[in-house]
Amino acid sequence: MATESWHERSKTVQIDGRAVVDGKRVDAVSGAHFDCISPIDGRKLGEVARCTESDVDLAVHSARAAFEDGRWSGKAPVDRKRTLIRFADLMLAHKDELALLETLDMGKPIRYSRSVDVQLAQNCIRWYGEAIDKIYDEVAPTAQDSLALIQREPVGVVAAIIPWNYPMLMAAWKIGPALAAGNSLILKPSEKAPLTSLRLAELALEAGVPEGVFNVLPGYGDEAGKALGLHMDVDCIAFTGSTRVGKQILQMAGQSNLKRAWTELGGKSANIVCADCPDLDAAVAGAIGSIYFNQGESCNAPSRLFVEESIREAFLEKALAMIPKYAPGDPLDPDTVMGAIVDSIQMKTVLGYIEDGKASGARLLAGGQAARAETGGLYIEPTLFDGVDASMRIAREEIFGPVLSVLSFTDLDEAVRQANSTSYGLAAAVWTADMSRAIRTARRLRAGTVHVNQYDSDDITVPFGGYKQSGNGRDKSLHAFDKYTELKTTWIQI
Ligand code: TXE
Repeated sequence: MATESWHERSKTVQIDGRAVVDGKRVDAVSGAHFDCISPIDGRKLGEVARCTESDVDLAVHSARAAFEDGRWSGKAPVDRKRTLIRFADLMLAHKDELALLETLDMGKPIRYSRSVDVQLAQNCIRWYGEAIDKIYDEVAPTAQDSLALIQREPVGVVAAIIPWNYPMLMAAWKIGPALAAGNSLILKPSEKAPLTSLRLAELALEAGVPEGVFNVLPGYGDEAGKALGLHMDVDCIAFTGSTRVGKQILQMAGQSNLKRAWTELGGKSANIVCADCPDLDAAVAGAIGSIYFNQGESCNAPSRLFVEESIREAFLEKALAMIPKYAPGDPLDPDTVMGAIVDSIQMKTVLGYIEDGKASGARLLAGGQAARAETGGLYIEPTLFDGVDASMRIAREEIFGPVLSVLSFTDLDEAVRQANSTSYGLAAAVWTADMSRAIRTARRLRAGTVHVNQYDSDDITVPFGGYKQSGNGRDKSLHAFDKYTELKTTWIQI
């Protein structure tokens, strides 16, 4: 579709910001709502229900009733599979609509909303649907006079709290395994990007997910989010967001009913490029493409680049030649690769880090400014700092914007030490033609995912999650079922 068509369509888009509770679209109990503003041009898209504790109580009650009567939890896996596949098919049938909502709501380019976000999200739902009737339980190797069955059961009522950077995909990473395993779910999207979550719940109902099994409560973190975290009848909470709030989620679980608490948190991922990297162009493209993808608003963005000193100049020359391609543009133009920053708070945070980088003596080689102010939207130029020192804030803290910090090294051991000297441990990469060196380095990097001679590979079959303060547990792959199931042992006397 051409840019004009997307603009035309965006004018007619219908926003229904009501919550989804017990299979119905409802206003918040208090009647309160908040404005949903597009970062593309500052336009108000609509009003969204501002759910609080009373709404959480209703949704938990509905989810619990659904779980207990077995309308979903008691179905054969093959039946849940059929419904989830219909749900994924409906997502594909509504691909343009979902992509447009995502782009309008959080500012990412429409080309990626369509080709990445909807595509990966529907694939995730489909994959867990496909998986669930192919997983067998176990019989333990006990003595002959007894039989011990080890079975997985759904954990019960699951609350999922998700962020705004990949709203649909983060929702799918929770919905897929939680529903496939037979749980009831309450999803709280970020107040900054709630629209696709609400639409997904409607499509799930249409596909045949029973009422009460998939509820969506839009609202603020310290209202709806906190009420879910502290609720005594939520069995499991799966959170993706900042490390600051992730710590609160674990505390809330401890203060209330010790609900299972899983966290996928921030990152400050290190990308180490050695002088013997097999393909310098590929290393540059990997580094630049991955930091500026999604406006840098990715938890696993390689925001710290360690380049071996002998190739630093050549690397930077190629990187600087590539950066203009990432200049922010109209997110509804299918050629645009960098869109808008999610909101004015995030915009201020990112610009603040850029000022901090300049003040602390890093060399600003590209970007550094807000852009496209005439549109009324929120945009930042792709920014690159060279001469960054490991002690600077731009090298230590998660910026979550299009800002790359370049550090150089002469000794790989020292680079690995610095790469690990962060409280985060989500992702890392090493580029070298020497495979033994690559594997030794990958083993030493303290991160949930390590890439070798690439950065952006992704597949639903691989687990995703962090070491250290990047969180616990894993999304994606069969390992995600560990979050949403309990292990039951049944001893039978023979
Ligand atoms: O995240 P929050 P924000 C990082 C990134 C970003 C910073 C702030 O560095 O700049 O966090 O973003 C809900 N109880 N990441 O403020 O606050 C909130 O409503 C329960 C990294 O948006 O963590 C939303 O649904 N819930 C990250 C979700 O938590 C609460 C993605 C995330 O919001 C809550 C997003 C509370 N007290 C931000 N407070 C990643 N790892 O991908 C907030 N929430």
